[in-house]
Amino acid sequence: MPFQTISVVGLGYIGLPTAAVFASRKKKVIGVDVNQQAVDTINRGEIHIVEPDLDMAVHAAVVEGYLRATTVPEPADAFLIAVPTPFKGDHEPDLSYIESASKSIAPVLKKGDLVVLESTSPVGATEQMAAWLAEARPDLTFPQTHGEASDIRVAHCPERVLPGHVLRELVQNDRVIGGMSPKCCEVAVALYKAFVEGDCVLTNARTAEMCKLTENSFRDVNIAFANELSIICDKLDINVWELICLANRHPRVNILQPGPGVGGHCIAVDPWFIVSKTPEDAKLIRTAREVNDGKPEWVIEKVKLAIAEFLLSNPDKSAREVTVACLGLAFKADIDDLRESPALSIALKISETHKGPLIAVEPNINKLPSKLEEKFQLTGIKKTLSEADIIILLVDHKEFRDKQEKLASHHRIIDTRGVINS
Ligand code: SAJ
Repeated sequence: MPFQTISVVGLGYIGLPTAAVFASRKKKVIGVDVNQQAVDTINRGEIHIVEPDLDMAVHAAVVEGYLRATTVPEPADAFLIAVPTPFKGDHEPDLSYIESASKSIAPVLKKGDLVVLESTSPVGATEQMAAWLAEARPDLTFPQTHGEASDIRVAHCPERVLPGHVLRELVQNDRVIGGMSPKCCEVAVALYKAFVEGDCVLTNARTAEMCKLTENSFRDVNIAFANELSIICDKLDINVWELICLANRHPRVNILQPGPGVGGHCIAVDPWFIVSKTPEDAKLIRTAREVNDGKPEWVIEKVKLAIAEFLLSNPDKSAREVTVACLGLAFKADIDDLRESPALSIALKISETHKGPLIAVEPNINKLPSKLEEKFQLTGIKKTLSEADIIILLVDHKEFRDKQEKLASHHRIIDTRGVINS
């Protein structure tokens, strides 16, 4: 199946690496994004997001002429939609980006084209996308009405790559391909085989949608179990990290790690897509979300308690003289991504109530986000160790793991990641 030109719609954390990998396989790629600045950056051979090695891949793709970005969709043989699917205030999925992306490509579709939805989506979203396309192009036939004989093929192929390892995982991971008909599957496999070295496993669109949500919910439920254990163990005076390590020696037990909460744009979001479809039945999945979302508040209470204890044992000091340090602001270790970060929200909450000096250490950024800038001083670990009265370890960055002994010798440290306690 010859795909001469591939269009990737949405040039963010998934779309841009995918476009670059297709281009590296000498496919002509047209990247589409509504953000003119992102489009201009990419056309200069530069990138607007942080992901290891992506800068080189995009630079090569643009310089060699295989990748070009635009704000207006152009004809292509395959369209990959990789736009955000956030949730609204009530945890209901927001499909508006998929809707506008499909409506924007509809005018340039032609008989024989393939449209793949890559965005993580609630069950039924691929069928909804196909319905929007059909509505916009009554002159073409679609799989929901014409099955194998349709003019346009439609599939869901969720991305499953881990931020920080995207370029490797894109190529090596197995890929679930959910076609709206067997023909759609066949055509989509031919597309992904251009770069996927893992297996391409076939199913229908609804199962592929649910599969992606299931993977992230599985992880969320497992982390919630670890977070609940951490609260129980704190009450019972047991080291939860030692406990999990011991339990995981059982051949059929594999508990993940507790932390200050679950962040990022995937694990804390996707389970809600299951809950919103089946609210009566998704009891465990909902509870796991609530447990993980409640963890930052528990950490904040611990910090308040530590400040109160410090003042009790230092009666000559006032709260205004207690220096509190937050170690790590990113949503997980060894990345610079502060979006949807429990560490960041804990730091912010502390700054709302604590009147004394506040220090932040985040080795992966050079400048604090504006909401923290006025209240926190961004500094290094050395200064923190000598100046902070209370340290809250929020992210297990390499720089902190390397200082495990020094951190462990600090008399008041709240370790939410098991760096000194493991
Ligand atoms: N976390 C813990 N304890 C753990 C593991 C993670 O507290 O033992 C926390 C992290 O600190 C972070 C959050 O969970 O705040 C999420 O981190 P993560 O590394 O588990 O996952 P993400 O969000 O970076 O990427 C996930 C991955 N999904 C799975 O591993 C099942 C990735 O493969 C998906 O492609 C990605 O979501 C996505 O895009 O959906």
